[in-house]
Amino acid sequence: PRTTDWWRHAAIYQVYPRSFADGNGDGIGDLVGVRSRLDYLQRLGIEAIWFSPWYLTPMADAGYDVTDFRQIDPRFGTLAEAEKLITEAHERGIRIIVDVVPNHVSNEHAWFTAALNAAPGSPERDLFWFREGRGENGELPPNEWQSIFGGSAWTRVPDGQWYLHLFAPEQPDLNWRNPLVRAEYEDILRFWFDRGVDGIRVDSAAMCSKDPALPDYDHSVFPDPHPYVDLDENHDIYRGWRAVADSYAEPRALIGEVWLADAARFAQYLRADELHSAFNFDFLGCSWDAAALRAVIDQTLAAHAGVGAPSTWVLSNHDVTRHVTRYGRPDTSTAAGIRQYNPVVDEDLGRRRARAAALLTMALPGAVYIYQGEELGLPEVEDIPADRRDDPIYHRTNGEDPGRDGCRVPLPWNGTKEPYGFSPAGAASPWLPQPAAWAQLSAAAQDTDPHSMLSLYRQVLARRAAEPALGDGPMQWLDSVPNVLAFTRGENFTCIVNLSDTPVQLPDHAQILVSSQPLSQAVLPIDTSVWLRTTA
Ligand code: TEU
Ligand code: CA
Repeated sequence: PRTTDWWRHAAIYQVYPRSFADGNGDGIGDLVGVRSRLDYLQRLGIEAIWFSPWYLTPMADAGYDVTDFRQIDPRFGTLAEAEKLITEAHERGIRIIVDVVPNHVSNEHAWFTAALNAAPGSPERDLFWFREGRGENGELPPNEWQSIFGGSAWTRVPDGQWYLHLFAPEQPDLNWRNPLVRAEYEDILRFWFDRGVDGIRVDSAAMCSKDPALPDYDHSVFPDPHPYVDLDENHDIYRGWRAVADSYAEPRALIGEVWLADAARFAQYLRADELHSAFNFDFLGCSWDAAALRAVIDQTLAAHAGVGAPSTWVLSNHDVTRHVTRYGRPDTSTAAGIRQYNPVVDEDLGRRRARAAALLTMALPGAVYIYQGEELGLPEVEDIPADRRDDPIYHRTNGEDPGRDGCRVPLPWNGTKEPYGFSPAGAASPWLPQPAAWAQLSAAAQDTDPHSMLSLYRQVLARRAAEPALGDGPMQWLDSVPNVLAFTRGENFTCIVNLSDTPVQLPDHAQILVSSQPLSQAVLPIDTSVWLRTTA
C-alpha cells in the first residue's frame, strides 16, 4: 500500500552522474545532462533518484573521495544547477536522494591537509587515525589491516606516522569518536535537507567506527562484528542523523549501504530511531535459482518485519557486475561473485532472466532500486583496455580484480556509434569507451519497440504504481511446481516466475497484466515471469 512514507515503496533510480548524460561535451556526464533527461526518467515511471556523489573531488575513487560536501564538482556543474535539478525533479513528482560518505574524505579535504601540516598528537590529526608504526623505526604499518581496494590499509607520512584508509590511500578514514566529525556530518545533512533533498544514501554505513585498539584479526574470516565493521558505536551515529532527518516537517529518509553477513545485526541499523532502510545485497548476490531466491526473500522479509522497516530489492549498482551478465553465466551460483571476469556469458539468456527478475523485484513488498542502464538491459563491458580503466580496484590489484568500470560505461541514448548521444556532437570521447555493438541498446532504439527492455520497465513501473496491492505490505506464497516462484499481493494480484526447465501452465481465468516475454498461450515458458489479475 502507498503510505506517505514514500521510501517504504518507491521505485528509486540510481544516477551515476559521470556516466548518465554529458551536457557540455567534455565526455563526462554532468547535471545539465541529467536535467535534459528528466523527461525520460519521468516517462520511465521512477519515483526518486539517488545520485552517486556529485561533490568536489579529485576523483581518486570516482567521487567517493570528497573534498567538500557543500560544493558541486566543476566537472558536474554548480550548486545553482544542483538546486535547479532538485526543483525540476520535484516539479515532476520525483524525489531526490544524495550520497553522503561518512567513513572517509578525500586526502585533499581541508581537514586532511591541516592534519598533514600539524604535529603528531595534534587535534588536527585526531580527526583521522594517525598512529606510530611498528618495527624498530616504525617502518611497519601499525597493524595488518588490508585495504578493501588492495594493499595495506595504512600509508606513511613524512614525519613517520601512518594513517588508516580502508579504501584507497586518497581516502583517509575519519575518527568518529571525535565530536567534531559528528557535528560536521549532521551539518552536511542539514545543508542538503535545507535545499529540498528528500533522502540520504549512507556510504559504507557499517564501517565508520573502529575498535580503538586497532587489533589484528584473521583476514580469512570476516565475521560481523569485526574490528572495523559493525561496531555498536555506529548506532549512536545514525541515531543522531535520524534526529536531524526527523526535525524536518516532511521527514527525510536515510538509506544505508550496510554490507553484513548477519541478518539480525543488519536489521539493527533499521530500528525506528536509526536508518529508514538499507540495500538488500543478499538478494543482489543470489543465484538464479528458485529455492535460493525464496530463501533470501523469506529471510529478508523476516529480518525487516522484526524492526518494522521496509525491505528493498536491488539487482545492480555501480560496484558490481551488471546482472544481465551475471545471469548469463552458465553457472549462476557464481552470481555470488558479484564482481568477476566472465569468460563465457550468454547475453540473451542473461537478458531474458533480467526481464523475468524485473517483474519479480517489482512485485515484492518494499522499495526497489534500478541502476541506470538496467532499464536498457546493458551488459557488463568486459573488454575495456587497461590504459582506459579508471577504477582504483583494477589498478591496485594489478587487474586481478576487474574492478567496476565495466558497469560504469556511459549510457547510449541514440545514434549508431560512440558517443551514442551521451555527449553532444563534436564532443570529446566519453571518459570510458562504449562498445561498438550498443546501437540496438540505445534508449532511442528501444523507445518505440514494444518488446524492448525499456518498454518492459515502463510497463512494469506504471502497473506497479497503479496496483494498490504493490509496494509495501504483505505477500503470500502459493504452493506451486518445483522451481517456480508464485505469490500473491492482496486479493487479486499474482506474480509467477518460472525458473524451472519446463514450461508451466498458467492458472485458469487469470488475466495477464504484464509478462516478461510475449506469451502465445496459457503457458509460462522457461525463465519467464508474469503478473496476473486473479480472483479467489
Ligand atoms: O562501497 C563500499 C564497499 O565496501 C564495496 O561496495 C566496495 O566498493 C567494493 O565493491 C568492495 O569490493 C561504497 C561505494 O558504493 C563504492 O563505490 C566506494 O568505492 C566505496 O564505498 C568507498 O567510498
Ligand atoms: Ca560534461
